Amino acid sequence: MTVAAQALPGPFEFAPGTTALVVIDMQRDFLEPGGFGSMLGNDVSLLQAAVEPLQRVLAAARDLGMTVIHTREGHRPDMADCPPAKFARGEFIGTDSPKGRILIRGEYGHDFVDELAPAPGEIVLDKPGKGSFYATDLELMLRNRGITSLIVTGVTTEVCVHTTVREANDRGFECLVLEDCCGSYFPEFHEVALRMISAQGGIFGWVGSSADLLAALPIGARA
Ligand code: TIU
Repeated sequence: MTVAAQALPGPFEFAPGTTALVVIDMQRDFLEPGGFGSMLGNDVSLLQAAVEPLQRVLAAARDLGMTVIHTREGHRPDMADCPPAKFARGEFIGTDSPKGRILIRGEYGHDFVDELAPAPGEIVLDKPGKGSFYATDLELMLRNRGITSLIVTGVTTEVCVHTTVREANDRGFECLVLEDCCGSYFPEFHEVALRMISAQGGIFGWVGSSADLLAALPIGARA
């Protein structure tokens, strides 16, 4: 079954059976006060708008039995996988916060927000960098499942979402980014980052909305 969702620069055609929904870094450390995002000086409430549409898309993906992958940015407790150059620009990585050590695996703040907790059987991918392919087994898992297309969501649009889409595009995966299921601490970066993806005939991929995706899917889980 192939479906076509309205998008820019044109319809995004995909088969749900060979498509994965990728939910990037919807972690407390980015979305809730007191975590990595707020320690960087950001207004973390700006990311909340993505949660509700993402819940609808997640429900639809589950109805269809699509592959769902949830990523988390963070590091081992001993921080052996945290590059000194990254730590130098975020020296609070690994320090204590009300939600545990910042961006450290196993800590409460590093985990997903409650509204978007993974369901049993969904893939949780821990990554040390901004891109989801760097130093992870994501590509191997996608190839093993015959996945050729990705629906990409999460935070932040211009950082981890963009890096992941660029990595995926270079590896030959077709990416649809859902604009209302992404978010940034900088609304202008969000807008421009999305435009960069679909410009030049879709230089990195496609950009659409959750409503247009859900309207294209043959399910009862539409918004
Ligand atoms: N997940 C992700 O985007 N990591 C970041 O550090 N984002 C910022 O916007 N800082």
